[in-house]
Amino acid sequence: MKKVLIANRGEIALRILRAARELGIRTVVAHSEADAESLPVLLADEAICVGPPSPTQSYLNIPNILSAAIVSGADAIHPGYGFLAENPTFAEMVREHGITFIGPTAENMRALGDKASARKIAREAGVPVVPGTDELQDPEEAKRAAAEIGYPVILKASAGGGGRGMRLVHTEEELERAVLQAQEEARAAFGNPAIYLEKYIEEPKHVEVQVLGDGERVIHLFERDCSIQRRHQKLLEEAPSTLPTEVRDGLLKSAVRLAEHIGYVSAGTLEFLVDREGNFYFIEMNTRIQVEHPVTEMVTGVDLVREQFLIAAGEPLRLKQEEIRASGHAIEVRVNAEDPDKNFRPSIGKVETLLWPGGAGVRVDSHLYAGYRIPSHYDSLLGKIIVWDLTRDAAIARMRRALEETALEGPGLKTTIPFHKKVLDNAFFRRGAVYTNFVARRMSE
Ligand code: MV4
Repeated sequence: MKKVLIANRGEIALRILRAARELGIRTVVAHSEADAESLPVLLADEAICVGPPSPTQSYLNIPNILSAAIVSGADAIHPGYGFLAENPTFAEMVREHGITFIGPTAENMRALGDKASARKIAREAGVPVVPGTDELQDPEEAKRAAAEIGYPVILKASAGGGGRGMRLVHTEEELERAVLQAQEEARAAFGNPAIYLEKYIEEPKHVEVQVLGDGERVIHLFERDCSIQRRHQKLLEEAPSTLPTEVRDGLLKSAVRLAEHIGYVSAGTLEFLVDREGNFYFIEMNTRIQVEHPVTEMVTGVDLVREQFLIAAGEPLRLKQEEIRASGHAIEVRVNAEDPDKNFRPSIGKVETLLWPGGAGVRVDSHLYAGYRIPSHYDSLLGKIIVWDLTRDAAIARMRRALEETALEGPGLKTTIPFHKKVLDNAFFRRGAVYTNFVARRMSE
């Protein structure tokens, strides 16, 4: 592998660029017109414009991205997260053009991209899933299942994921209409009306397992707790979780079993819900590198993006499970251009003052620079601050210090930093009493 096309933007484009450079691989950043002045473009060996600001015309434009790879002579493409990262058709087209896709196989993506299919695969592999159904044929089938499982139940779109296309149902009276509406919504949103039903787990923890696979062997790199989110957007992530050892061990074993069952290749994440009794249930798998991967890197010392490159280059996994140790505690906060006082409304502007934190145990992944104009066409992530320390309490204190040190200002620019300071001071958070309703329940004063 000599030259990689980075088919993404922002902090993850920079993250991939850094990993490539350390491996001696040349970098080409594919960018939209709106990102011509972005840091990854400025730092790359080469940059190539793939279209206008609108993502559908640039970062999602398969012919343009493929042409950019061919024209620049790239022999590999890294898709990052979002955009084309989990599109099996794209992965297949890359492969058919003789270019290495840095990520899972198209077959891996197809097996897990449909959530009802992922549930079936998990059951085959002996991994616990939430009590529920396969793809529903009609409201009657839903009624029979819900009567057996008990209310409340949740309807989910098979083509959804990450909280999109879900509907909570409390009683049998609501169910028929809900099924028909959910099918209609799924058809409109995803072009696929398939839905399935699950028992609704109240106040779960959201714990995800990081894995690496080479198609033969899978190892885990422990778990992350991602319960702190708002409207399915994660805000703060940490590793390890606060789960009891027996629960945690079961979860990690299950994750490896599932990923091995499908011959998973590259970095992936298996999401689980953990209920109050410590029962865990697989819900979905993300077949990409994730935003929050640095917390795992901080506790294990493994560079996940570098491993993605090596696996894609055809090298067998060089790490053995026994060699992976998690030590200490890491926390990541997402610094978004959003106003927490105005319902997290996106805020845009120019970065005038910029001072990121530093010192022992602090890492910053960000594409910002002083003078950077934040484009309005994309997600609001400005960067991530990640800290590591020996204990969770010490990591919280370190993150508080890091946030106090940060100066990120510009005319009209608001960020999620003040919100994060409040989370770090919250007594429930400090105790680890954090469930998926934390922001709604504990942070809406
Ligand atoms: C659930 C659930 C409760 N019961 N499934 C939301 C994101 C998607 N990955 C799955 N989600 C949920 N599925 C059952 N059967 C609650 C959620 C959920 C949630 C999950 C993870 C993180 C935050 C969440 C916030 C609300 C609901």
